[in-house]
Amino acid sequence: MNAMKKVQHLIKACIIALPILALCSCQEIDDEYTGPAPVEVNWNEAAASLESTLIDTFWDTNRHVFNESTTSNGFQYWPQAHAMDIVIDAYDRTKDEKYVPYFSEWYEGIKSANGWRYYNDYNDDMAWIAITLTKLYQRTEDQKYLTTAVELWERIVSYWNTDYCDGGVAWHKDQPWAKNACINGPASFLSMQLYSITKDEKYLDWAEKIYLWTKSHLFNPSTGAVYDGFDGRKNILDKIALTYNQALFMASGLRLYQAKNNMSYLMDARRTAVYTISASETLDLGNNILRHEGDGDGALFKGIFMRYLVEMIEEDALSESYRTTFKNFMIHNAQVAWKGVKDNNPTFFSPGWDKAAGENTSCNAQVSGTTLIEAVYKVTK
Ligand code: 7K2
Repeated sequence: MNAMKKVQHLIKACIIALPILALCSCQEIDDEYTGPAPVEVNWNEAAASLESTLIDTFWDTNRHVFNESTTSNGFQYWPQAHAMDIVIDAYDRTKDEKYVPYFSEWYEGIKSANGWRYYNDYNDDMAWIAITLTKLYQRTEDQKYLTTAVELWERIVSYWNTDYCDGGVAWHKDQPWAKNACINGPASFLSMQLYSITKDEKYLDWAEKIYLWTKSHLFNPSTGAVYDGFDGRKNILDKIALTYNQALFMASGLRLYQAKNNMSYLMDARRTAVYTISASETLDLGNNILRHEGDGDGALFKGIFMRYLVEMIEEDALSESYRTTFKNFMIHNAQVAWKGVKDNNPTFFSPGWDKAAGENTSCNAQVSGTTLIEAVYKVTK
């Protein structure tokens, strides 16, 4: 074969082989996150400074609760759980006993501020508080935390009804028709926490029952979107996908997979995570970060997603490419959010992670951003 023919053969071979090679290389995941090269940040130091900011700014040293904003000492029940989850993060990160007194002070403080009881008309609020109580029990083995978590769990599952939508736990005590993702995800996850602590199968059964109801009524398996809720009175499905709903469906699926070894649960969780980090619905596409979801309760949602994305990143049964994609997405969000606040004094987050707050912010926004930084510390340490 003369030289010219050899070159022609080579070109032909390349024309055939290149597209095949290209297809093979992107077989597993086709939405690999590509963003700017990360800047080195010491996430331990960032988390430590934000922890101080949270406690110094929002912790009410008389009432032993977190105030709702820098300008108001109003009391909101459900953010208490997410703020205390950060104190638990700090305790886990440092093993510093100085955090322990906050646990029991908070336990008494939120009861007093909530009208001398842990019950609440919103079942989701009770579920969040109970999840945090199980985490406190896991760190301290102090029975009171578990006892209250179980009492709340009993109250929550009593609001399961089949009068509307063939099942599901109702979001609010007076609205049996309101079958929202924001209660069913946390209720399933709480059941898994209680199962892992007590090994009582009844909790596992409830976790799976609630999860499967959510999966068949509020989950879109072809996209990974978790719909917000079903109004059984009017037969209206609210299809908005919010990051905290994505988070707890994902986390319950992951925990159920770990307990039952049923691969379909892990695949649901994976799809849910991929949707959250890649859909235009959940993203601020300009910055490729989770979007601003509102100034009130919504400011907290995306921090909750990041907290539970950590568990996905730590799950060995997920392939490396997914775990890396999730981790890179988290690092990118943290880079953007930290860049915004790091040179500010005080380091206040706003509800959108693309910019810092000025002198004032809400506890929800601050907790959300701080949760992100504690999360990124966990996956990069
Ligand atoms: O409609 C529900 C829920 O389905 C939806 O996701 C969000 C969106 O709004 C309400 S839930 C908001 C609650 C969060 N937990 C504490 C409650 O006090 C609060 O109403 O914003």
